[in-house]
Amino acid sequence: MKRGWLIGVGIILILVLLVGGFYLYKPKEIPAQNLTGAFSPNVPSIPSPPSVPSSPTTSHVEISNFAFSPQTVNVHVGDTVSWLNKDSVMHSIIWDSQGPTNSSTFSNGQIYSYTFNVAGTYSYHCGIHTSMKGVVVVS
Ligand SMILES: [Cu+2]
Repeated sequence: MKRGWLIGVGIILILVLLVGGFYLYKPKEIPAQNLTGAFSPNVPSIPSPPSVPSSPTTSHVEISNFAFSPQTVNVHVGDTVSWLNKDSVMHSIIWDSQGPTNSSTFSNGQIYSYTFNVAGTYSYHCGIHTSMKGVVVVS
């Protein structure tokens, strides 16, 4: 009877020691706020993906009633611009500065195309009717 009581006390003592030990050796939790402050400078920022160049496109300019339409074309490097002559007379594309290749005269239904591989603003006029003007902006 007395021995059973001792065993009971012993078991309780062991349990108390186990629980107490667990409590003592339990690692202290660091508040989330401190974690953020301590580690955020070391977190590498995720680099934004490189911009994917759009695939080359072709922009169309109509030559009609002695005018280029649209008069200004905005394209990207690598894009092509094509001019369709819808007038009954001949026209040509002559650049105001060096760079793109001038066209020869082309007549109704004919197309002149040029691919722009260098960014810039390119103004042009018709070699026959010099008041006809247009601009290609390549970015
Ligand atoms: Cu012309």
